[in-house]
Amino acid sequence: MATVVKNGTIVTADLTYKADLKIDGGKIVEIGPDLAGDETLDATGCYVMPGGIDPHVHLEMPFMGTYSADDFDSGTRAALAGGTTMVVDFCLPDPGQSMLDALKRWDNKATRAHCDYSFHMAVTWWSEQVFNEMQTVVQEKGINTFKHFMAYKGSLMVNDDEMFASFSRCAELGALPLVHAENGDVVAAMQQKLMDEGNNGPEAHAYSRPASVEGEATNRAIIIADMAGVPLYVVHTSCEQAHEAIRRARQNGMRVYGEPLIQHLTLDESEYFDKDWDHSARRVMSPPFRNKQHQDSLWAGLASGSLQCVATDHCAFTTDQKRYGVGDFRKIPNGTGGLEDRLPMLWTYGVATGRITMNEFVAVTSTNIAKILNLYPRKGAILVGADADLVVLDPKKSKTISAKTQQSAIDYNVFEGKQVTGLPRYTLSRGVVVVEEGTIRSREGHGQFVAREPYPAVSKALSTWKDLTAPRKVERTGIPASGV
Ligand code: DUC
Ligand code: ZN
Ligand code: ZN
Ligand code: ZN
Repeated sequence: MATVVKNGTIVTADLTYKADLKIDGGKIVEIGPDLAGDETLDATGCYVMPGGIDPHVHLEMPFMGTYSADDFDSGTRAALAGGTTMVVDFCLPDPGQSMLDALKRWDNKATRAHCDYSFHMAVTWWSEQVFNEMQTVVQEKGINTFKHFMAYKGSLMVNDDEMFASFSRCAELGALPLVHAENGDVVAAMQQKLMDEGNNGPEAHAYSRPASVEGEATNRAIIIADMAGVPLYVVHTSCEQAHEAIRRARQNGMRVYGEPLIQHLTLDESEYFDKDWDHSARRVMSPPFRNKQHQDSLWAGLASGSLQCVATDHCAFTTDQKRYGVGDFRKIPNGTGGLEDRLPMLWTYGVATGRITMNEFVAVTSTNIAKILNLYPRKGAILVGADADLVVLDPKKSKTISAKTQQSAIDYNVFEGKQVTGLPRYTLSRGVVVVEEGTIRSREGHGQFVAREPYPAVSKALSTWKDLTAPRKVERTGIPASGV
């Protein structure tokens, strides 16, 4: 049974053109004028784009004494409702736990997914077992990205020696390391100082994680990756200092990627000064929201190409969960939602304002991500043979974002009240219409795991520290007798 998407304008990362698109067996089989099929989807007045890929989500994640409230059911419904057709979640072994055991738990949770998904594996501790399991994860489990937390001291954080060992292992395996870049030692010290001084409200969360904490860690991770001879992906880049480190590394020939979140692009630190405790606590995430100068830097990075991807770090907690931190901001579960809102918010605040072009929009929400995560051209492309994961985006359709109408399981939305344009008329997942004019038609369990191969780019990583790459053996004469 063939489906034809008719009369739309196809928008890819590099082209905009009028054509129909024919789908069969879940794949794009033909692109051209006047196509016919058994079923027709009218795309008049719409842009036909590769579905969004969110490279950074945490669904039903055990974290800070609780679980993030959106699971693979509500989370992937939210994704589809907003035009995102694939998510990449983080498999987090408890420190001491086997990666393969943790993966069984994640495989099990993900059986509920409404859209396709993949995993990143987190390196939350270091040992010979972890070193060995990384090979199995890459070669047998289809996961070629390893996440490292430089913050969350005492739980998820890894130290520089562990990071260097893991990055070097990634280099051998053709895998890409990811970092959450914040200096965890400094954060812990600042948190304690703030608490001692009686600053226990949600605003203190932001005070304890200034931009310098992120800039320092980003730069450190970049240099360590360079010494290990491996590219690096920096998650949730939120400030100029981190962006500057990424820009400089790229200029020096390193493959370093930066990922701003839609939250950091569109919400600022004033949210933490709202008088209402719940309002501010609901927006507690790491890194925290920043000021306008940092936001401008992130937008400039998307336009110029020094930052490549827009994600959500979707990690949603209910108001009741946020209240675990009344009296101690360190206990407020870190995280915000955004899966349903990423594309409409970026369209409204990016494309409609002229900050980025439509083609850049497709690049940063889908195509660049597919390329960096080695999913391209199966995902992120409108090409014959690619999966028919599509969003038919209606630039005239608008709504006001509200928790009352969202798919997410939580009781609020950090974008509440924002008027957005650019909503899906249709979302398609492997050719199946999963959203039609705001109505979800997807099925729990429709989503499939997408395995990812190791990277060709990794073995070609160039070190700018050439002096370290080949230690020379020196044939010495005249070795003096020991001084003892
Ligand atoms: N930051 C968050 O805000 N939530 C999940 C993990 C993270 O690093
Ligand atoms: Zn993080
Ligand atoms: Zn408020
Ligand atoms: Zn995250």
